[in-house]
Amino acid sequence: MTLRVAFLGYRFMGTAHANALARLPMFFPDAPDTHRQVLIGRDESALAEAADRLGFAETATSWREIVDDVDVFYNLAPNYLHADPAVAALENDVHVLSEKPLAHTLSDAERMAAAAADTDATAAVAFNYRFLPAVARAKTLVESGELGEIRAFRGQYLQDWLTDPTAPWSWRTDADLAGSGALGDLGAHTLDLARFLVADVARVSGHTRTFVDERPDPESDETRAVTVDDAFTAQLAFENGAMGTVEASRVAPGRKNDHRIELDGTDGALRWSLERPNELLVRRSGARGFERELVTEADDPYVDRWWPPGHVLGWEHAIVHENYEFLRAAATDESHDPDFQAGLAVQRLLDAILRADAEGRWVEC
Ligand code: SOE
Repeated sequence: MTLRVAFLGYRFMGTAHANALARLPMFFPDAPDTHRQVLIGRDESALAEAADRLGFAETATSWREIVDDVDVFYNLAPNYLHADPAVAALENDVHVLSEKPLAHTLSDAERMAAAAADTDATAAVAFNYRFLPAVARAKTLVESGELGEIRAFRGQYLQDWLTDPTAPWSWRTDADLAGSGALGDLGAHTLDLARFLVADVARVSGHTRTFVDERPDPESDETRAVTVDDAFTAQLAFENGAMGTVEASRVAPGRKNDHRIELDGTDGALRWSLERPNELLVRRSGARGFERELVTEADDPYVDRWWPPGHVLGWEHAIVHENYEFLRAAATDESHDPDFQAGLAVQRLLDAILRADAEGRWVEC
């Protein structure tokens, strides 16, 4: 059976997911067949060019007439457009992959998770970093008990594209459209890894800052208010007693996409950075320091699909892995991890961190 696919959105993540669908037949021949049927967007000329480049048969300017006419709906649109199309698709038992964060508000995320609970269709949220070899290896090390009991998680996600105050306003800088800034755009990834690798979070503290409070409007000579955080820090108290510190910034000079995590256990520790994506620094019990492991080894769940051990993989390969797992689940009406419940759990943390910041106190999750 060939899965008929629609994408809502065709820019950065549209290209990333279309690339994944194009790679699957060659590297994952056991993946379900897909047909890139319709690309949905507002700007008809940009849409036509993108459909041609990304390999879609048709285009549409409204998701409403499409959503019940395909098998799989990818919502790659800005955060404020995540809920209605996903709920409509799920109500028609159409499988959905939604980009992160799940939504721009907690209430929309709750609506999406409720719709997912009411259908056998697969509902996935695109926390792509879980599907990198280094993160899969970190998960294996934690679950093996080799690090002992986890006591601390540290996560940073740093970019610098908004450091310049003349960098233009966009939907990502508007709370009504994005929900939050670095917190939801970048922090959502790190908070998902915290839950994936350590445990659920019991309570959080939070601190956010908007350093540049207005930016040039690309569609006028005016400026528009920035109503989201440029950067945030948060403390996490995990339900298993571990401690967490997480931060993200989009005004960190020289950091282009520097996502990094550390775990401290009773018997060992590990460190990882997206700037060295195929390496994991592991400190084992009794060792004097950290050993550098190359993770594209035979025990990686996907490396044998690509190249011999040691031929390193990149950011785009994680999205191919993510699509492989999602489409396999969709083809058999199975659940996918991370699902909309995982997306809602992260949305609750985003909301709690914003409340903790506003109220100057720890907030229970
Ligand atoms: C922009 O900050 C962005 O594209 C995020 O939205 C993605 O989730 C991240 O993986 C790369 O940076």
